[in-house]
Amino acid sequence: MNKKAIITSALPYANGEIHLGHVASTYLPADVTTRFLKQNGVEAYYVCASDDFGTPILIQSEKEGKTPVDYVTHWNKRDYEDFSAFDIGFDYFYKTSSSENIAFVQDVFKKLNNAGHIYEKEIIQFYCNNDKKFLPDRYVKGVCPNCNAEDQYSDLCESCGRVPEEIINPKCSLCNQSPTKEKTTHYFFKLKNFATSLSEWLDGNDNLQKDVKKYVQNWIKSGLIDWDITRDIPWGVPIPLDNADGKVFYGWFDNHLAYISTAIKFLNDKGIDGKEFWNSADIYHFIGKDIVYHHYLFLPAMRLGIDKEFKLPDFIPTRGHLTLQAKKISKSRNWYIGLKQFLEYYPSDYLRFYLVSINPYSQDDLNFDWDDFTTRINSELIGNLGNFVNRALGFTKKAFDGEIPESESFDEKDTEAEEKIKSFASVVGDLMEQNHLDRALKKIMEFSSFFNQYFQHKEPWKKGPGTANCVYLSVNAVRSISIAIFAFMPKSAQKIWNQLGLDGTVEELSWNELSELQISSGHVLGDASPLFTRIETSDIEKYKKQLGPAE
Ligand code: B3M
Ligand code: ZN
Repeated sequence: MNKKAIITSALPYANGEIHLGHVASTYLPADVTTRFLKQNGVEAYYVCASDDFGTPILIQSEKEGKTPVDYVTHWNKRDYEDFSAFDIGFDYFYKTSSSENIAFVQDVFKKLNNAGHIYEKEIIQFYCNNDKKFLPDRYVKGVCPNCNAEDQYSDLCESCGRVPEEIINPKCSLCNQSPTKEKTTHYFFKLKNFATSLSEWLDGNDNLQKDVKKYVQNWIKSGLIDWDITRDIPWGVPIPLDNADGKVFYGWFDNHLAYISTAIKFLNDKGIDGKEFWNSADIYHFIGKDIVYHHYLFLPAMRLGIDKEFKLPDFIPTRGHLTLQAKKISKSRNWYIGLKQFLEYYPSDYLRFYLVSINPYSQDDLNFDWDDFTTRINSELIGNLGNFVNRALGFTKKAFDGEIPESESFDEKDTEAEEKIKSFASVVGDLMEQNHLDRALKKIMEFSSFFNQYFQHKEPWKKGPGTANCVYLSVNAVRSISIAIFAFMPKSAQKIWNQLGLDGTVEELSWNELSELQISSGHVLGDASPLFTRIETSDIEKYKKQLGPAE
Protein backbone atom coordinates (compact mmCIF):
# COMPACT_ATOMS: atom_id res chain seq x y z
CA MET A 1 0.00 0.00 0.00
CA ASN A 2 1.37 3.40 -1.01
CA LYS A 3 1.47 5.74 1.98
CA LYS A 4 -0.15 8.60 0.09
CA ALA A 5 -3.42 8.67 -1.80
CA ILE A 6 -5.75 11.11 -3.49
CA ILE A 7 -9.30 9.92 -3.94
CA THR A 8 -11.87 11.59 -6.15
CA SER A 9 -15.37 10.68 -7.23
CA ALA A 10 -17.21 11.87 -10.35
CA LEU A 11 -18.03 15.53 -9.87
CA PRO A 12 -21.75 16.16 -9.42
CA TYR A 13 -23.30 18.64 -11.85
CA ALA A 14 -24.40 21.72 -9.92
CA ASN A 15 -27.80 21.15 -11.41
CA GLY A 16 -30.20 19.44 -9.05
CA GLU A 17 -30.24 17.44 -5.88
CA ILE A 18 -28.18 14.37 -5.08
CA HIS A 19 -30.22 11.16 -5.10
CA LEU A 20 -29.59 7.55 -4.19
CA GLY A 21 -28.38 6.75 -7.70
CA HIS A 22 -25.50 9.19 -7.32
CA VAL A 23 -24.18 7.96 -4.01
CA ALA A 24 -24.39 4.22 -4.66
CA SER A 25 -21.77 3.86 -7.36
CA THR A 26 -19.29 6.61 -6.59
CA TYR A 27 -19.46 8.74 -3.43
CA LEU A 28 -20.10 5.95 -0.97
CA PRO A 29 -17.49 3.48 -2.27
CA ALA A 30 -14.98 6.34 -2.43
CA ASP A 31 -15.77 7.42 1.11
CA VAL A 32 -15.50 3.90 2.51
CA THR A 33 -12.19 3.41 0.72
CA THR A 34 -10.78 6.72 1.97
CA ARG A 35 -11.71 5.95 5.56
CA PHE A 36 -10.10 2.52 5.24
CA LEU A 37 -6.90 3.94 3.77
CA LYS A 38 -6.70 6.47 6.60
CA GLN A 39 -7.14 3.67 9.15
CA ASN A 40 -4.13 2.05 7.51
CA GLY A 41 -1.97 5.06 8.10
CA VAL A 42 -2.14 6.27 4.50
CA GLU A 43 -2.07 10.04 4.14
CA ALA A 44 -5.25 10.00 2.08
CA TYR A 45 -7.33 12.94 0.93
CA TYR A 46 -10.76 12.72 -0.61
CA VAL A 47 -11.42 15.74 -2.80
CA CYS A 48 -14.42 16.60 -4.88
CA ALA A 49 -16.04 19.61 -6.53
CA SER A 50 -19.27 20.63 -8.12
CA ASP A 51 -19.27 20.46 -11.91
CA ASP A 52 -20.46 23.97 -12.67
CA PHE A 53 -20.16 24.50 -16.41
CA GLY A 54 -22.08 23.25 -19.41
CA THR A 55 -25.06 24.09 -21.54
CA PRO A 56 -27.74 22.37 -19.42
CA ILE A 57 -26.75 24.44 -16.39
CA LEU A 58 -26.80 27.68 -18.36
CA ILE A 59 -30.23 26.99 -19.77
CA GLN A 60 -31.67 25.86 -16.45
CA SER A 61 -30.39 28.97 -14.67
CA GLU A 62 -32.01 31.11 -17.36
CA LYS A 63 -35.29 29.27 -16.88
CA GLU A 64 -35.17 30.05 -13.17
CA GLY A 65 -34.27 33.67 -13.77
CA LYS A 66 -30.92 33.38 -11.99
CA THR A 67 -27.39 34.12 -13.06
CA PRO A 68 -25.45 30.91 -13.67
CA VAL A 69 -23.10 31.91 -10.83
CA ASP A 70 -25.97 32.18 -8.33
CA TYR A 71 -27.47 29.00 -9.65
CA VAL A 72 -24.33 26.86 -9.24
CA THR A 73 -23.50 28.47 -5.90
CA HIS A 74 -26.86 27.29 -4.62
CA TRP A 75 -26.35 23.69 -5.76
CA ASN A 76 -22.72 23.55 -4.64
CA LYS A 77 -23.81 24.38 -1.10
CA ARG A 78 -26.83 22.13 -1.12
CA ASP A 79 -24.91 19.14 -2.53
CA TYR A 80 -22.23 19.54 0.08
CA GLU A 81 -24.82 19.65 2.87
CA ASP A 82 -26.53 16.51 1.59
CA PHE A 83 -23.24 14.65 1.25
CA SER A 84 -22.22 15.68 4.76
CA ALA A 85 -25.50 14.45 6.20
CA PHE A 86 -24.69 11.11 4.60
CA ASP A 87 -21.23 11.16 6.24
CA ILE A 88 -19.39 11.50 2.96
CA GLY A 89 -16.26 12.90 4.53
CA PHE A 90 -14.69 15.00 1.80
CA ASP A 91 -11.45 16.54 2.91
CA TYR A 92 -12.28 19.29 0.47
CA PHE A 93 -15.26 20.11 -1.72
CA TYR A 94 -14.65 22.85 -4.24
CA LYS A 95 -15.95 23.81 -7.70
CA THR A 96 -14.91 23.59 -11.34
CA SER A 97 -15.68 27.31 -11.71
CA SER A 98 -13.00 28.25 -9.16
CA SER A 99 -10.38 30.77 -10.26
CA GLU A 100 -7.75 28.08 -9.59
CA ASN A 101 -9.41 25.61 -11.93
CA ILE A 102 -9.97 28.20 -14.65
CA ALA A 103 -6.29 29.17 -14.58
CA PHE A 104 -5.23 25.53 -14.49
CA VAL A 105 -7.45 24.54 -17.44
CA GLN A 106 -6.17 27.43 -19.53
CA ASP A 107 -2.60 26.49 -18.71
CA VAL A 108 -3.14 22.85 -19.66
CA PHE A 109 -4.75 23.96 -22.91
CA LYS A 110 -1.76 26.15 -23.78
CA LYS A 111 0.62 23.27 -23.12
CA LEU A 112 -1.43 20.89 -25.26
CA ASN A 113 -1.57 23.52 -27.97
CA ASN A 114 2.20 24.09 -27.88
CA ALA A 115 2.76 20.35 -28.07
CA GLY A 116 0.69 20.16 -31.26
CA HIS A 117 -2.30 18.31 -29.82
CA ILE A 118 -4.85 20.99 -30.66
CA TYR A 119 -6.13 22.14 -34.03
CA GLU A 120 -8.69 24.60 -35.29
CA LYS A 121 -11.44 23.64 -37.68
CA GLU A 122 -14.48 25.31 -39.11
CA ILE A 123 -17.44 23.19 -38.33
CA ILE A 124 -21.14 23.20 -38.87
CA GLN A 125 -22.99 23.48 -35.59
CA PHE A 126 -26.65 22.78 -34.98
CA TYR A 127 -28.68 25.89 -34.33
CA CYS A 128 -32.31 26.07 -33.26
CA ASN A 129 -34.13 28.91 -34.97
CA ASN A 130 -37.02 28.48 -32.60
CA ASP A 131 -34.96 28.71 -29.41
CA LYS A 132 -32.37 31.02 -30.99
CA LYS A 133 -29.48 28.99 -29.60
CA PHE A 134 -26.57 26.91 -30.67
CA LEU A 135 -27.40 23.38 -29.68
CA PRO A 136 -24.43 21.53 -28.33
CA ASP A 137 -24.41 18.13 -26.61
CA ARG A 138 -27.52 17.25 -24.68
CA TYR A 139 -29.60 19.66 -26.68
CA VAL A 140 -29.55 17.51 -29.74
CA LYS A 141 -31.05 14.07 -29.75
CA GLY A 142 -31.11 11.52 -32.53
CA VAL A 143 -30.11 8.05 -33.63
CA CYS A 144 -26.69 6.75 -32.56
CA PRO A 145 -24.55 6.06 -35.65
CA ASN A 146 -22.70 3.26 -33.82
CA CYS A 147 -25.49 1.10 -32.46
CA ASN A 148 -28.62 2.61 -34.06
CA ALA A 149 -30.26 3.26 -30.69
CA GLU A 150 -32.90 5.96 -30.97
CA ASP A 151 -33.39 9.03 -28.83
CA GLN A 152 -29.72 9.39 -27.85
CA TYR A 153 -27.83 12.53 -26.94
CA SER A 154 -25.36 13.86 -29.47
CA ASP A 155 -22.55 13.78 -26.90
CA LEU A 156 -23.12 10.32 -25.44
CA CYS A 157 -25.06 7.26 -26.45
CA GLU A 158 -26.45 5.69 -23.29
CA SER A 159 -27.07 2.46 -25.14
CA CYS A 160 -23.53 1.64 -26.34
CA GLY A 161 -21.63 4.09 -24.14
CA ARG A 162 -19.79 5.68 -27.03
CA VAL A 163 -19.58 9.27 -28.18
CA PRO A 164 -21.30 9.52 -31.57
CA GLU A 165 -19.26 11.23 -34.30
CA GLU A 166 -22.41 12.55 -35.91
CA ILE A 167 -25.85 11.83 -34.63
CA ILE A 168 -28.44 10.71 -37.22
CA ASN A 169 -31.77 12.52 -37.65
CA PRO A 170 -31.01 15.30 -35.13
CA LYS A 171 -33.78 17.10 -33.23
CA CYS A 172 -33.66 20.01 -30.80
CA SER A 173 -34.31 18.44 -27.42
CA LEU A 174 -36.03 21.62 -26.18
CA CYS A 175 -38.68 21.91 -28.86
CA ASN A 176 -38.18 18.80 -30.98
CA GLN A 177 -37.81 20.81 -34.21
CA SER A 178 -35.13 19.96 -36.71
CA PRO A 179 -32.23 22.32 -36.16
CA THR A 180 -30.51 24.26 -38.95
CA LYS A 181 -26.76 24.38 -39.37
CA GLU A 182 -24.42 27.32 -38.86
CA LYS A 183 -20.68 27.70 -39.39
CA THR A 184 -18.37 28.26 -36.42
CA THR A 185 -14.68 27.73 -35.65
CA HIS A 186 -13.94 25.09 -33.04
CA TYR A 187 -10.82 23.72 -31.36
CA PHE A 188 -10.18 20.01 -31.37
CA PHE A 189 -8.08 17.78 -29.16
CA LYS A 190 -6.22 15.16 -31.18
CA LEU A 191 -7.31 12.11 -29.25
CA LYS A 192 -6.24 10.03 -32.26
CA ASN A 193 -2.59 10.90 -31.43
CA PHE A 194 -2.87 8.87 -28.26
CA ALA A 195 -4.16 5.51 -29.49
CA THR A 196 -0.85 3.73 -28.94
CA SER A 197 0.14 5.39 -25.68
CA LEU A 198 -3.34 4.87 -24.21
CA SER A 199 -3.30 1.24 -25.20
CA GLU A 200 0.11 0.76 -23.59
CA TRP A 201 -0.96 2.54 -20.45
CA LEU A 202 -4.06 0.33 -20.15
CA ASP A 203 -2.02 -2.82 -20.72
CA GLY A 204 0.53 -1.84 -18.13
CA ASN A 205 -1.91 -0.99 -15.36
CA ASP A 206 -3.01 -4.10 -13.50
CA ASN A 207 -5.09 -2.14 -11.01
CA LEU A 208 -7.77 -1.35 -13.58
CA GLN A 209 -10.75 -3.68 -13.90
CA LYS A 210 -10.09 -6.26 -16.61
CA ASP A 211 -13.51 -6.23 -18.23
CA VAL A 212 -13.54 -2.44 -18.54
CA LYS A 213 -10.04 -2.43 -19.99
CA LYS A 214 -11.11 -4.96 -22.56
CA TYR A 215 -13.87 -2.92 -24.07
CA VAL A 216 -11.89 0.29 -23.87
CA GLN A 217 -9.15 -1.48 -25.86
CA ASN A 218 -11.79 -2.41 -28.40
CA TRP A 219 -12.83 1.21 -28.71
CA ILE A 220 -9.21 2.11 -29.40
CA LYS A 221 -8.93 -0.64 -32.01
CA SER A 222 -12.05 0.50 -33.82
CA GLY A 223 -10.58 4.01 -34.05
CA LEU A 224 -10.64 7.04 -31.76
CA ILE A 225 -12.13 10.34 -32.84
CA ASP A 226 -10.74 13.78 -32.06
CA TRP A 227 -12.68 15.74 -29.49
CA ASP A 228 -14.38 19.03 -30.17
CA ILE A 229 -13.50 20.93 -27.00
CA THR A 230 -15.31 24.17 -27.87
CA ARG A 231 -18.76 25.54 -27.07
CA ASP A 232 -20.40 28.71 -28.38
CA ILE A 233 -22.00 29.67 -25.11
CA PRO A 234 -21.23 32.36 -22.52
CA TRP A 235 -20.80 29.97 -19.57
CA GLY A 236 -17.56 28.03 -19.20
CA VAL A 237 -13.80 28.43 -19.03
CA PRO A 238 -12.87 31.01 -21.71
CA ILE A 239 -10.56 29.68 -24.40
CA PRO A 240 -7.32 31.65 -23.90
CA LEU A 241 -6.62 32.63 -27.50
CA ASP A 242 -6.98 36.02 -29.18
CA ASN A 243 -9.38 34.86 -31.84
CA ALA A 244 -11.58 32.79 -29.54
CA ASP A 245 -13.78 35.50 -28.10
CA GLY A 246 -17.12 34.22 -26.86
CA LYS A 247 -15.98 30.63 -26.94
CA VAL A 248 -15.55 28.44 -23.91
CA PHE A 249 -14.29 24.92 -23.29
CA TYR A 250 -16.56 21.95 -23.41
CA GLY A 251 -17.36 20.87 -19.82
CA TRP A 252 -15.55 17.57 -20.23
CA PHE A 253 -12.36 19.43 -21.08
CA ASP A 254 -12.32 21.30 -17.80
CA ASN A 255 -14.19 19.19 -15.25
CA HIS A 256 -11.73 16.33 -14.71
CA LEU A 257 -8.88 18.83 -14.49
CA ALA A 258 -10.63 20.02 -11.33
CA TYR A 259 -9.59 16.73 -9.71
CA ILE A 260 -6.03 18.03 -9.95
CA SER A 261 -6.59 21.76 -9.40
CA THR A 262 -8.81 21.09 -6.37
CA ALA A 263 -6.33 18.68 -4.81
CA ILE A 264 -3.48 21.12 -5.39
CA LYS A 265 -5.40 24.07 -3.97
CA PHE A 266 -6.29 22.05 -0.87
CA LEU A 267 -2.79 20.68 -0.35
CA ASN A 268 -1.01 23.96 -1.00
CA ASP A 269 -3.32 25.68 1.50
CA LYS A 270 -2.25 23.05 4.02
CA GLY A 271 1.39 23.88 3.35
CA ILE A 272 2.02 20.67 1.39
CA ASP A 273 3.53 20.81 -2.10
CA GLY A 274 0.41 19.77 -4.01
CA LYS A 275 2.06 18.80 -7.26
CA GLU A 276 4.75 16.78 -5.54
CA PHE A 277 2.09 15.02 -3.46
CA TRP A 278 -0.06 14.23 -6.48
CA ASN A 279 2.86 12.67 -8.29
CA SER A 280 3.90 10.46 -5.41
CA ALA A 281 0.40 9.36 -4.34
CA ASP A 282 -1.88 6.59 -5.52
CA ILE A 283 -4.58 8.28 -7.57
CA TYR A 284 -8.13 6.91 -7.39
CA HIS A 285 -10.99 8.16 -9.56
CA PHE A 286 -14.30 6.53 -8.58
CA ILE A 287 -16.86 6.60 -11.39
CA GLY A 288 -20.08 5.12 -12.70
CA LYS A 289 -19.93 3.06 -15.88
CA ASP A 290 -21.58 5.76 -18.03
CA ILE A 291 -18.41 7.86 -17.97
CA VAL A 292 -15.85 5.18 -18.75
CA TYR A 293 -15.03 6.76 -22.12
CA HIS A 294 -14.17 10.06 -20.47
CA HIS A 295 -12.02 8.57 -17.70
CA TYR A 296 -10.22 5.78 -19.53
CA LEU A 297 -9.49 7.70 -22.72
CA PHE A 298 -10.00 11.42 -22.64
CA LEU A 299 -8.63 12.09 -19.15
CA PRO A 300 -5.46 9.97 -19.46
CA ALA A 301 -4.83 11.28 -22.99
CA MET A 302 -4.83 14.86 -21.71
CA ARG A 303 -2.35 13.95 -18.99
CA LEU A 304 -0.18 12.13 -21.53
CA GLY A 305 -0.43 15.22 -23.74
CA ILE A 306 1.27 17.36 -21.12
CA ASP A 307 4.07 14.83 -20.65
CA LYS A 308 2.59 13.33 -17.51
CA GLU A 309 3.27 16.50 -15.58
CA PHE A 310 0.53 15.06 -13.34
CA LYS A 311 0.48 11.31 -13.02
CA LEU A 312 -2.25 9.19 -14.50
CA PRO A 313 -4.77 7.34 -12.32
CA ASP A 314 -3.77 4.11 -10.61
CA PHE A 315 -7.33 3.01 -9.87
CA ILE A 316 -10.55 3.91 -11.67
CA PRO A 317 -13.08 1.87 -9.68
CA THR A 318 -16.07 1.63 -12.01
CA ARG A 319 -19.46 0.47 -10.83
CA GLY A 320 -22.89 -0.04 -12.31
CA HIS A 321 -26.02 2.04 -12.04
CA LEU A 322 -28.63 1.91 -9.36
CA THR A 323 -32.15 1.05 -10.37
CA LEU A 324 -35.03 1.73 -8.03
CA GLN A 325 -37.60 -1.03 -7.51
CA ALA A 326 -36.06 -2.59 -10.64
CA LYS A 327 -36.80 0.45 -12.79
CA LYS A 328 -34.48 3.06 -14.22
CA ILE A 329 -34.20 6.14 -12.00
CA SER A 330 -35.91 9.13 -13.56
CA LYS A 331 -36.34 12.52 -11.97
CA SER A 332 -38.96 13.67 -14.45
CA ARG A 333 -41.15 10.64 -13.73
CA ASN A 334 -40.56 11.09 -10.00
CA TRP A 335 -38.93 7.67 -9.92
CA TYR A 336 -36.10 8.59 -7.59
CA ILE A 337 -35.39 9.21 -3.93
CA GLY A 338 -33.50 12.33 -2.95
CA LEU A 339 -30.68 11.73 -0.50
CA LYS A 340 -31.97 14.43 1.81
CA GLN A 341 -35.43 12.93 1.77
CA PHE A 342 -34.15 9.45 2.54
CA LEU A 343 -32.18 10.69 5.52
CA GLU A 344 -35.39 12.11 6.94
CA TYR A 345 -36.72 8.54 7.07
CA TYR A 346 -33.68 6.54 8.23
CA PRO A 347 -30.20 7.07 9.67
CA SER A 348 -27.35 7.42 7.18
CA ASP A 349 -25.79 4.15 8.36
CA TYR A 350 -28.84 2.14 7.26
CA LEU A 351 -28.42 3.41 3.73
CA ARG A 352 -24.65 3.02 3.80
CA PHE A 353 -24.97 -0.57 5.03
CA TYR A 354 -27.56 -1.44 2.42
CA LEU A 355 -25.90 0.22 -0.56
CA VAL A 356 -22.50 -1.33 0.15
CA SER A 357 -24.08 -4.76 0.68
CA ILE A 358 -25.72 -4.80 -2.74
CA ASN A 359 -22.87 -3.18 -4.65
CA PRO A 360 -20.22 -5.50 -6.13
CA TYR A 361 -16.93 -4.31 -7.57
CA SER A 362 -18.17 -4.64 -11.13
CA GLN A 363 -20.25 -2.89 -13.69
CA ASP A 364 -23.35 -4.90 -12.95
CA ASP A 365 -26.31 -2.72 -12.14
CA LEU A 366 -27.63 -2.83 -8.61
CA ASN A 367 -31.16 -2.44 -7.44
CA PHE A 368 -32.60 -0.55 -4.52
CA ASP A 369 -35.62 -2.47 -3.32
CA TRP A 370 -37.62 -1.31 -0.32
CA ASP A 371 -38.48 -4.85 0.83
CA ASP A 372 -34.92 -6.06 0.46
CA PHE A 373 -33.76 -2.97 2.34
CA THR A 374 -36.16 -3.81 5.19
CA THR A 375 -35.00 -7.41 5.37
CA ARG A 376 -31.34 -6.59 5.32
CA ILE A 377 -31.64 -3.94 7.99
CA ASN A 378 -33.98 -5.86 10.27
CA SER A 379 -32.48 -9.32 9.99
CA GLU A 380 -28.83 -8.66 9.17
CA LEU A 381 -27.80 -5.30 10.58
CA ILE A 382 -30.12 -5.41 13.60
CA GLY A 383 -30.83 -9.15 13.93
CA ASN A 384 -27.20 -10.15 13.63
CA LEU A 385 -24.77 -7.30 14.36
CA GLY A 386 -26.95 -5.13 16.60
CA ASN A 387 -28.12 -8.18 18.47
CA PHE A 388 -24.63 -9.43 19.22
CA VAL A 389 -23.42 -6.04 20.43
CA ASN A 390 -26.45 -5.60 22.69
CA ARG A 391 -26.19 -9.12 24.02
CA ALA A 392 -22.50 -8.97 24.83
CA LEU A 393 -22.58 -5.52 26.41
CA GLY A 394 -25.99 -5.91 28.02
CA PHE A 395 -25.03 -9.18 29.68
CA THR A 396 -21.74 -7.77 31.00
CA LYS A 397 -23.63 -4.82 32.43
CA LYS A 398 -26.20 -6.98 34.11
CA ALA A 399 -24.08 -9.85 35.36
CA PHE A 400 -20.80 -8.05 36.13
CA ASP A 401 -21.87 -4.47 36.61
CA GLY A 402 -20.12 -3.67 33.38
CA GLU A 403 -16.69 -4.75 34.60
CA ILE A 404 -14.75 -7.27 32.56
CA PRO A 405 -13.96 -10.29 34.75
CA GLU A 406 -10.65 -12.12 35.03
CA SER A 407 -10.50 -14.77 32.31
CA GLU A 408 -9.54 -18.39 32.87
CA SER A 409 -7.79 -20.89 30.65
CA PHE A 410 -9.38 -21.21 27.22
CA ASP A 411 -11.30 -24.22 25.96
CA GLU A 412 -11.40 -25.13 22.27
CA LYS A 413 -14.29 -22.79 21.47
CA ASP A 414 -12.56 -19.89 23.20
CA THR A 415 -9.38 -20.50 21.25
CA GLU A 416 -11.34 -20.59 18.02
CA ALA A 417 -12.99 -17.28 18.97
CA GLU A 418 -9.65 -15.73 19.80
CA GLU A 419 -8.29 -16.88 16.44
CA LYS A 420 -11.24 -15.26 14.69
CA ILE A 421 -10.34 -11.93 16.25
CA LYS A 422 -6.66 -12.30 15.43
CA SER A 423 -7.25 -13.04 11.74
CA PHE A 424 -10.14 -10.56 11.35
CA ALA A 425 -8.02 -7.57 10.24
CA SER A 426 -6.41 -9.41 7.36
CA VAL A 427 -9.52 -11.34 6.31
CA VAL A 428 -11.49 -8.11 5.88
CA GLY A 429 -8.54 -5.88 4.97
CA ASP A 430 -7.46 -8.02 2.00
CA LEU A 431 -10.90 -7.68 0.44
CA MET A 432 -10.97 -3.94 1.10
CA GLU A 433 -7.62 -3.52 -0.61
CA GLN A 434 -9.01 -5.31 -3.63
CA ASN A 435 -11.98 -2.92 -3.71
CA HIS A 436 -14.43 -5.69 -2.79
CA LEU A 437 -16.25 -3.59 -0.23
CA ASP A 438 -19.42 -5.68 -0.37
CA ARG A 439 -17.51 -8.88 0.33
CA ALA A 440 -15.54 -7.23 3.12
CA LEU A 441 -18.78 -6.13 4.78
CA LYS A 442 -20.12 -9.64 4.41
CA LYS A 443 -17.07 -10.97 6.29
CA ILE A 444 -17.84 -8.58 9.12
CA MET A 445 -21.38 -9.93 9.26
CA GLU A 446 -20.03 -13.50 9.31
CA PHE A 447 -17.74 -12.55 12.19
CA SER A 448 -20.68 -11.17 14.12
CA SER A 449 -22.75 -14.23 13.33
CA PHE A 450 -19.93 -16.48 14.56
CA PHE A 451 -19.86 -14.61 17.86
CA ASN A 452 -23.63 -14.79 18.23
CA GLN A 453 -23.33 -18.55 17.98
CA TYR A 454 -20.35 -18.63 20.31
CA PHE A 455 -22.27 -16.64 22.91
CA GLN A 456 -25.27 -18.91 22.51
CA HIS A 457 -23.10 -21.99 22.84
CA LYS A 458 -21.38 -20.71 26.00
CA GLU A 459 -24.66 -19.87 27.76
CA PRO A 460 -23.00 -17.35 30.09
CA TRP A 461 -26.34 -16.60 31.78
CA LYS A 462 -25.97 -19.97 33.52
CA LYS A 463 -22.86 -18.56 35.18
CA GLY A 464 -21.06 -21.88 34.72
CA PRO A 465 -17.32 -22.30 34.11
CA GLY A 466 -16.12 -20.37 31.06
CA THR A 467 -18.47 -17.44 31.66
CA ALA A 468 -15.63 -15.00 32.23
CA ASN A 469 -13.90 -16.08 29.01
CA CYS A 470 -17.11 -15.66 27.09
CA VAL A 471 -17.50 -12.10 28.37
CA TYR A 472 -13.86 -11.21 27.79
CA LEU A 473 -13.80 -12.56 24.22
CA SER A 474 -17.24 -11.24 23.28
CA VAL A 475 -16.51 -7.73 24.49
CA ASN A 476 -13.23 -7.74 22.58
CA ALA A 477 -15.09 -8.97 19.49
CA VAL A 478 -17.47 -6.00 19.88
CA ARG A 479 -14.45 -3.71 19.97
CA SER A 480 -13.12 -5.33 16.77
CA ILE A 481 -16.49 -4.82 15.10
CA SER A 482 -16.51 -1.18 16.07
CA ILE A 483 -13.17 -0.56 14.33
CA ALA A 484 -14.05 -2.76 11.34
CA ILE A 485 -17.37 -1.05 10.59
CA PHE A 486 -16.03 2.48 10.98
CA ALA A 487 -15.41 2.92 7.24
CA PHE A 488 -18.87 1.60 6.43
CA MET A 489 -20.98 3.01 9.26
CA PRO A 490 -18.99 5.70 11.07
CA LYS A 491 -21.77 6.83 13.40
CA SER A 492 -22.66 3.35 14.62
CA ALA A 493 -18.98 2.53 15.05
CA GLN A 494 -18.55 5.49 17.39
CA LYS A 495 -21.74 4.62 19.30
CA ILE A 496 -20.38 1.15 19.98
CA TRP A 497 -17.03 2.63 20.96
CA ASN A 498 -18.74 4.86 23.53
CA GLN A 499 -20.77 1.98 24.90
CA LEU A 500 -17.56 0.02 25.34
CA GLY A 501 -16.39 2.81 27.61
CA LEU A 502 -13.27 3.36 25.51
CA ASP A 503 -11.54 6.73 25.27
CA GLY A 504 -11.29 9.01 22.28
CA THR A 505 -12.75 8.24 18.90
CA VAL A 506 -12.70 4.96 17.02
CA GLU A 507 -11.41 6.90 14.03
CA GLU A 508 -8.02 7.25 15.73
CA LEU A 509 -7.45 3.51 15.86
CA SER A 510 -5.38 1.85 13.19
CA TRP A 511 -6.87 -0.98 11.19
CA ASN A 512 -4.62 -3.73 12.54
CA GLU A 513 -5.55 -2.91 16.11
CA LEU A 514 -8.91 -4.50 15.46
CA SER A 515 -7.20 -7.86 15.72
CA GLU A 516 -5.77 -7.10 19.15
CA LEU A 517 -7.57 -8.02 22.36
CA GLN A 518 -7.01 -4.73 24.12
CA ILE A 519 -9.91 -4.82 26.56
CA SER A 520 -8.74 -6.62 29.67
CA SER A 521 -10.16 -7.53 33.05
CA GLY A 522 -11.09 -4.59 35.22
CA HIS A 523 -12.15 -2.43 32.30
CA VAL A 524 -15.57 -0.88 32.87
CA LEU A 525 -18.07 -0.47 30.04
CA GLY A 526 -19.94 2.74 29.28
CA ASP A 527 -23.71 3.08 29.15
CA ALA A 528 -25.51 0.65 26.88
CA SER A 529 -28.52 1.45 24.75
CA PRO A 530 -29.98 -0.18 21.64
CA LEU A 531 -27.93 0.74 18.58
CA PHE A 532 -30.66 0.52 15.98
CA THR A 533 -34.42 0.74 15.64
CA ARG A 534 -36.27 -1.78 13.52
CA ILE A 535 -37.89 -0.73 10.27
CA GLU A 536 -41.69 -0.89 10.28
CA THR A 537 -43.18 -2.36 7.11
CA SER A 538 -46.13 0.04 7.35
CA ASP A 539 -43.68 2.93 6.85
CA ILE A 540 -42.09 1.17 3.90
CA GLU A 541 -45.48 0.77 2.22
CA LYS A 542 -45.99 4.51 2.60
CA TYR A 543 -42.62 5.33 1.03
CA LYS A 544 -43.25 2.99 -1.87
CA LYS A 545 -46.40 4.90 -2.73
CA GLN A 546 -44.50 8.17 -2.95
CA LEU A 547 -42.66 6.97 -6.04
CA GLY A 548 -43.79 7.52 -9.58
CA PRO A 549 -46.81 9.24 -11.03
CA ALA A 550 -50.02 9.32 -8.97
CA GLU A 551 -52.48 6.78 -10.31
N1 B3M B 1 -20.38 15.88 -13.92
C1 B3M B 1 -21.43 13.77 -14.03
C2 B3M B 1 -21.60 12.51 -14.78
O1 B3M B 1 -21.56 12.53 -16.00
C3 B3M B 1 -20.25 14.55 -14.46
C4 B3M B 1 -18.98 13.89 -13.97
C5 B3M B 1 -17.76 14.69 -14.19
S1 B3M B 1 -16.37 13.85 -13.56
C6 B3M B 1 -15.04 14.76 -14.04
O2 B3M B 1 -21.79 11.49 -14.14
ZN1 ZN C 1 -35.47 24.10 -30.24
